[in-house]
Amino acid sequence: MTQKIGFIGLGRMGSPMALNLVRAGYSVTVYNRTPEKTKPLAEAGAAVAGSLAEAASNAEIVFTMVSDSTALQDVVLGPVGLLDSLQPGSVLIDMSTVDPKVSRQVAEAVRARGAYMLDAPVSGSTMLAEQGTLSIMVGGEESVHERVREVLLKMGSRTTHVGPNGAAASLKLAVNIIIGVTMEVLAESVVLAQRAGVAPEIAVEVLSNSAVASPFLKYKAPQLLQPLGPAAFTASMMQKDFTLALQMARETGVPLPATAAANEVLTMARGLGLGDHDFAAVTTVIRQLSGG
Ligand code: NA7
Repeated sequence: MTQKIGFIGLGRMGSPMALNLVRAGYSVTVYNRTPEKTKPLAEAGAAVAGSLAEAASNAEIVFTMVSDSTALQDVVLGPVGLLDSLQPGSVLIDMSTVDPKVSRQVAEAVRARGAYMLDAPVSGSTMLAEQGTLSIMVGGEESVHERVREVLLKMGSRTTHVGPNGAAASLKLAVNIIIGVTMEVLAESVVLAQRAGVAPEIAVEVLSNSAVASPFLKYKAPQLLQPLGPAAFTASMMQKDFTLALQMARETGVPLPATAAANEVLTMARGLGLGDHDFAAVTTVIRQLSGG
């Protein structure tokens, strides 16, 4: 068992993931920009670092689970970033969803430091993070993936090596456009049925037992009905991923018409002040635009 782990980023996803590592018996040192969020982890037995450098300096594996590409650059490459504190031979595993180009840039800097980097974004939201059943995609050297797989499996039920550095970050965007577009068309479906006189609860129940039933639909059914309740993954975060996917598509010459359309609905959600709500808020957008 690898003993010493640094974990950076205790947001909605990072907190339950770090907690699973603590519960699995690893020696975990956590760091979060907003220190209050470290309290539950400290109570569970994690050590709390006062700086990024402190979180990384003794660790054999350092995890990052932060908002976006800029946050990843800040925590690794920034003026008070952890790069210079990485132990030679240690592994930096970024589990955030970021621009694949930025992921490769960070991997290059980490390699120059004599350490290793994996991009290991996850599929699955907060509930699966709590259960430790995320699906983890891994980019980077296969042998490094093998070295850390046991630790990753404390946060997820499976890991898949998908290619070199940046490959998993790219695949994650390809996965997330399906999630976002599906939510948008579910919103259209439920509001259409509602305007025709069918109660949303009945519509969701029938959809959940129809040919389009899916684990995603079952998982999101409560939020389709109550879009403005607690957020698992915000509309703004989903738009971050759509923007990255559309940019990648432009660079590779792939048309993404459905993603582009669903992205506009996320823009509407943000325009209506719903950016910090769950991305199920697209249902509220369609409902409001259909007359109330
Ligand atoms: P959250 O709940 O918004 O958490 C984001 C985390 O990233 C949180 O710990 C933030 O610290 C941290 N963060 C953001 N910017 C920075 C900078 N510049 N420096 C240091 N730390 C930063 O997001 P989720 O947990 O839902 O999602 C995390 C990733 O998984 C994201 O890429 C998703 O797309 C998938 P804070 O607490 O605000 O101080």
